[in-house]
Amino acid sequence: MDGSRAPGGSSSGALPRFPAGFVWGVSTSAYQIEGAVDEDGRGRSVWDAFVERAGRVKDGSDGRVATGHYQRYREDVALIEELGVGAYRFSVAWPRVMPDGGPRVNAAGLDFYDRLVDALCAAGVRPVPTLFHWDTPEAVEAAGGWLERDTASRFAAYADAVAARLGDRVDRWITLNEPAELTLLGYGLGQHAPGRELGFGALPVAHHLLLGHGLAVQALRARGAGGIGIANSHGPTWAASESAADQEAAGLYDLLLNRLFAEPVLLGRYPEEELTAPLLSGTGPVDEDLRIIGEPLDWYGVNYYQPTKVGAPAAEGAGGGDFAGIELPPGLPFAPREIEGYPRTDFGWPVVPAALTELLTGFRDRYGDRLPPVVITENGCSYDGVGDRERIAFLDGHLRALHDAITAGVDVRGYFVWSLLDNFEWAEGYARRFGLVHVDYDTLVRTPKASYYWLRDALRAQR
Ligand code: IFM
Repeated sequence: MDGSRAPGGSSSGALPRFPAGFVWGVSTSAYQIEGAVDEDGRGRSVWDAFVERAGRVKDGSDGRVATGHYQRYREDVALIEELGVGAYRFSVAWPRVMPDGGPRVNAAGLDFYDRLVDALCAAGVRPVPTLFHWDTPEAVEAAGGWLERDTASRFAAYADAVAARLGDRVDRWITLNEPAELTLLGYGLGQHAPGRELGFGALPVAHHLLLGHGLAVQALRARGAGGIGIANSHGPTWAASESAADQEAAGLYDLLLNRLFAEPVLLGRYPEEELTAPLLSGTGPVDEDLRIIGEPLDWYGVNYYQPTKVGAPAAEGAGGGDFAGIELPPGLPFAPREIEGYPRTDFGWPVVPAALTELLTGFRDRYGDRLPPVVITENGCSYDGVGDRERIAFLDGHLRALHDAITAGVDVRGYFVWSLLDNFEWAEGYARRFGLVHVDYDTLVRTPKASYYWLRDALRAQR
């Protein structure tokens, strides 16, 4: 590590050189940018329903228009091309392709992604579709959603339909985005769609999502697709102290948020099976499922934003608390603790680039040769002001930290910024701006920020 860096991690001067062939990209997702929710036969998703429930989205907004990307995708592809990245990660909306969740395929919905992929290829930008970024069709949810085992098979049938249409031009695929967040926020705490509050009763969702991932990998490969990965969110968990109680609380948190989603995919087994298996029970033949889930991937995607500090609850029945904007209920066996001494984004998230190095070297040490090449599928920050100094410092610091991981021997092949555009930040609405490009939500005019130009110049220097 470069000890002369500030706590936020950035330093002036050119970035270190990344390996030849390193993939640079930007990320978005369908519901956060597309709008056009009623166009060309799109069905409703759980998010269309969730945003209609009073008080669920902080500013009362929704994704009906979002950034208008559905109509303006050509302008957005031009922005990507000018930025000089080689890849664009977007998500395909299941309810556009299968308005009833299947089996009927809506050709007009696929047409949109067909046009987008063509435009990207013409611009020399590699399309990297994510098949699922949380927008479950409402009809699938009505049948039990991800609490039902059958949803995994329905998802695989949808993956097959997308591969049949786009597979001739796509050679990098992502099955799921952040199954941990959907399990925790969507089914455990009810803070995201579909708004269920099942607590630990949400854990079968994790299993069905992972099974859906494995079945989708099979469906894609049956279509001849390669280059398949998953985008899991991870961050180091720091124990609040050396005490046994804090260590145990941090270990449990790490188990639930990191290991539960990485180990079935990387090792073909659940961590601490005696603890986790009963929570996943009732989901069918788990051993056979794990064989499907653990089918080796071509690469492993990591979404990294921040580390977490966790301690034991102050008293019996305490626990929970405000955790990076997520309200955890009391009664949990761990409690979030403030991370001090680092700058914060406008979202309140601590900016700790070195934790990215720690995360990646930790993964390498933990999983050894079971860890395929890694791609950072999301990393970015929300700053709301017009000036963009902080976002530049954030990106600079995290790219240096990523380079440190590569120097330490971790096989990292790519980095995608979250996000190309300001967009609909789920329960936060439009208040959080993660974009390299500013979006005026009244006019939908796009204006590249200083960080966009900074990244463009940094990538030119890499060439
Ligand atoms: O906007 C989200 C994205 O949809 C999933 N990963 C985290 C981002 C920022 O919160």
